[in-house]
Amino acid sequence: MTEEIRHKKKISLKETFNKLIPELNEENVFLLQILVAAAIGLVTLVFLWRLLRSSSKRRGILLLGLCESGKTQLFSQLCYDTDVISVTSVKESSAQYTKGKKSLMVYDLPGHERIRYALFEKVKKLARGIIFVLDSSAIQKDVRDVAEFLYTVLCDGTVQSGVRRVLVACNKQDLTMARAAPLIQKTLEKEMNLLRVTRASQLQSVGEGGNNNSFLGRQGQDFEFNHLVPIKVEFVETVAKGGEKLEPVTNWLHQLA
Ligand SMILES: Nc1nc2c(ncn2[C@@H]2O[C@H](COP(=O)(O)OP(=O)(O)OP(=O)(O)O)[C@@H](O)[C@H]2O)c(=O)[nH]1
Ligand SMILES: [Mg+2]
Repeated sequence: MTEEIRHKKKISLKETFNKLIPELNEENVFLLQILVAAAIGLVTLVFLWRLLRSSSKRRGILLLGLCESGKTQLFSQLCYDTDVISVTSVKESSAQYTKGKKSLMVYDLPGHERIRYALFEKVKKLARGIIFVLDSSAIQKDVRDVAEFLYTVLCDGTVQSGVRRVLVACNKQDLTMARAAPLIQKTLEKEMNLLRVTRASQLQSVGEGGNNNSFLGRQGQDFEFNHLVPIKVEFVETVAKGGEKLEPVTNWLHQLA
């Protein structure tokens, strides 16, 4: 009895198939192949889209920079709309930055040499963007340290795989000694160019040369920030104190949120 039903089912399936595809000639086989290829393509696209979406779930913005550059001041203005009484930060702070329906998590990291890298390691996986804060009035004196720190951050594998936007906030523009952003960019590019050579020779001397991501920029050309594609590095001028000039940062954050 059940055999009979199965047999009938088989026949009716065959009939339906025949109705849909009357003759399985070469043309139909070709069409079928195209359909299968299209389906595979679609599945791959969905997979890639989901992969991209998962990386865009990173909502962290890291505030990095040397001590006293104004990170905590900027953090406080962005997230609490107020100035802070300055004390050297010794641990990271985080708070939500919200504008309309969009929000990001801002991490203020201490600039002190001894702890800056350890704390950066801790949160770098969350980074969607980085705001590198520097004191524009002290860049002449700090250029080496600033370049070292920025170079290390830009070489980091996690940054290179997940961060596409870096904003260099040339802060303290209210001070008379402050240098303009384009000049700071040029000064840093020159310093990074020298640093690149030093780093390469250091690595060679410890036998690590070759395939590492510590060479930034284009081989055979002087270092330029716009050679770091797909990472986009932008320089802006800010005054974090009193929230006097924050639009370049808030505009950038809106693009990222
Ligand atoms: N004139 C001026 N002073 C600023 C500005 N931004 C910050 N400051 C001052 O710079 C000093 C250091 O600011 P912080 O925000 O504490 O510096 P930080 O980068 O967080 O320093 P660390 O926590 O030690 O890494 C404070 O006295 C701030 O008031 C600015 O735009 N203009
Ligand atoms: Mg601080």
